[in-house]
Amino acid sequence: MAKQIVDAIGMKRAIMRMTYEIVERNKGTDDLILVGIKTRGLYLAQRIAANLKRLEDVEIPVGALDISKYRDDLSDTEKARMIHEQQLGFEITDKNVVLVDDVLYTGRTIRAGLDALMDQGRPSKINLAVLVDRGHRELPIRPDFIGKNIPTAQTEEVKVEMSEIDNQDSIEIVGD
Ligand code: 3GP
Ligand code: 5GP
Ligand code: MG
Repeated sequence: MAKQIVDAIGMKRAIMRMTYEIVERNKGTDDLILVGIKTRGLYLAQRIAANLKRLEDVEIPVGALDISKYRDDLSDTEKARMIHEQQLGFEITDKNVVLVDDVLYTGRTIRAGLDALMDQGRPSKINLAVLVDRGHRELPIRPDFIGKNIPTAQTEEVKVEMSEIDNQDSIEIVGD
């Protein structure tokens, strides 16, 4: 059983609102960098960057982070082998980094994302933007910018579709 919570127009509005909030919080776009967690977090970051181009006429760098190598259920030797492989392609030291993901759940992915970022430099600030906060945190992590709060049961799943790979924009709750 699936229930649509957000349609294409709703998603567009939510991402636009997040964009305005990011500009306002950073008091502009100086030193701003977006880093999206693959896969849909990256598309979200790219959409925010496109909004910033339209609103502020600035080109904000967008990096991609694959946090699978930083998961907390891998052994240290596995991690050591895989770490340092990925580079964002630009310097993050002294930048204001906005880490972007589609769904925030336990917070473990973001914890891994922070680790991955710290390996690459020392940002002056890291904020977190998520399209959906579905609750059930297992770590002390909270988002700074939220598209939509969707309270869920542990047994439910939030299905995020983005036209870049899913042919449409939509957020659904898929029930038991
Ligand atoms: P994403 O990479 O675009 O975020 O984890 C692989 C994909 O499975 C994710 O796509 C995510 O959207 C989807 N997914 C759905 N439910 C879950 C879940 O409970 N945990 C994880 N890790 N991914 C989920
Ligand atoms: P966390 O690590 O916070 O538990 O989960 C966050 C990551 O897992 C996100 O990148 C997201 O892709 C994925 N995820 C966890 N739960 C869900 C969910 O209900 N729906 C979707 N689409 N992704 C989820
Ligand atoms: Mg994700």
